[in-house]
Amino acid sequence: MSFPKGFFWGGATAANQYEGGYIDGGKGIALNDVVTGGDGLNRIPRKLIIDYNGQEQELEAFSEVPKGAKVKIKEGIYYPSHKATDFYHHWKEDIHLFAEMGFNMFRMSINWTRIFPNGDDETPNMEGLKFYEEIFKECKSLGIEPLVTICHFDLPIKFANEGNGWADRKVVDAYEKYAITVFEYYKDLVTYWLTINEINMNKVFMISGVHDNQSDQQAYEQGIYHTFIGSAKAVIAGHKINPNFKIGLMIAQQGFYPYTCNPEDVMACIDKEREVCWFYGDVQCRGYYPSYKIKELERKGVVLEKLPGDDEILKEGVVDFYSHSYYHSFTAAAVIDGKKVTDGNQMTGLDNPYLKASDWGWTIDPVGLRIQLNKIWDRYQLPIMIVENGLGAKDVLEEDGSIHDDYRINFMRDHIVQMKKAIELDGVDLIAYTPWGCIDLVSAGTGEMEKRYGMIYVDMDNDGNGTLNRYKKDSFYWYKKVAESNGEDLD
Ligand code: BGP
Repeated sequence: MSFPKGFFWGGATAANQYEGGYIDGGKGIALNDVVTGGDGLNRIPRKLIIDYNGQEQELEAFSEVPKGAKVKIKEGIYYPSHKATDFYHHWKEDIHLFAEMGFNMFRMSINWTRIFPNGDDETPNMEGLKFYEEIFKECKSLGIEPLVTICHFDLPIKFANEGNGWADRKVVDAYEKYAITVFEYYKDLVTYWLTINEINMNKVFMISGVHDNQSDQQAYEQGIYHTFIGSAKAVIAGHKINPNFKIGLMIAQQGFYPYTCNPEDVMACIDKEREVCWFYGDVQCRGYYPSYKIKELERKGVVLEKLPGDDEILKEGVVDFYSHSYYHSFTAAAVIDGKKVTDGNQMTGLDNPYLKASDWGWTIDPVGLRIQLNKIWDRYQLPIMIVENGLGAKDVLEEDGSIHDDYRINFMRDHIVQMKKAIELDGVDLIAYTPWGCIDLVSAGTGEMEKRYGMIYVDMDNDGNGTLNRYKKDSFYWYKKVAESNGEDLD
């Protein structure tokens, strides 16, 4: 059993959780810069502070934000993205560690507000463009292919405070201009691009900037529609700028099983997977809204506002490959009442009694990864990249600087075994594996440091205290063997 030659072994990060330097080098403020820290195990949610109707209020970060509210940064409060784990000042050291670990791919994101501080400035911030240029050059010199997410949870705050986020068409124009700028500037340094991170999770305010995003279904659906148009326009423009570009979608692969073999539960499962995943894949891989979504919009009375030519844009702007995160799975039932709910990536779902879970309650389901890879492959026949996967866990830094994270090694090994099976036994065209948070960074869901995914430890706690020194975990040495043996040596 072996992975194809040239398979990409790497790791994944995102600027909003890793980069820091939140106002350095001319950077502007993004939505994630106004989200406070939280604590997942003690159920303290991340918060937003808003001015609304002349009053200051605190809201849970994943709740609805009323129209007219303005989010802001308040003195004296700790905002984890501001320093994050300081890639801004450690990038060279970190990239060298990645190279030592055997990476031939490194997933990172460009911070939109480092290039266009307000999101829609006339000209780009050259300091920001140069910052990433140095990073990509360093990667290339070490044989590492950058995989670049154009927008990973960092919508410029202006679009949320002065408008309605992605529900406003002008955000599509700003995103397109931003994408063209980075495509042109890095056209000889970057080949692999992802348009919008976890586009299927782009529904909450702190990611999409759309206010009243559940109560106002018109704005909610319009916002989603605009992310598709933005992504498709980027694909079209990117292919013109460099025909060798490979531009992919990025979906949070939330796999579901029927809760029981009751046909009603099976149908509920189909509905759930369509709602959460396939709708997003269908539009971006096939180039049009699927029939089940058209029917749903009709039922809801939502009429999407389209511009002439939009249908053609969606068609032409289909992606070159499918990329996704995979952490866990859920179950789906026709009747939810009384059933146990479990936590997960940006959403909750029904629990599965056959699976164990992490300390944060996310189920551990390696076979589920093979199942999802097969479903994606059967549906689209496009190359697939797993661009996030991993176990969020507490680590202990020993006196001698070692970290014994056998739990993380076991998790990754079990998932890689299933990837092998998908390639060897099912013929899935899997081309990359970039596990999440290859170096410790801030959790997106809970805003804490304690939930670590890295193979490199960063000395920093939930309140931002620590030396920021980097230490190699046991998983570092293990993953190096895996990468260097092209997935043969998993011991
Ligand atoms: C995905 C995001 C990442 C990352 C990951 C892990 O949703 O794309 O940004 O954070 O999930 O989630 P968490 O950090 O909440 O554990």
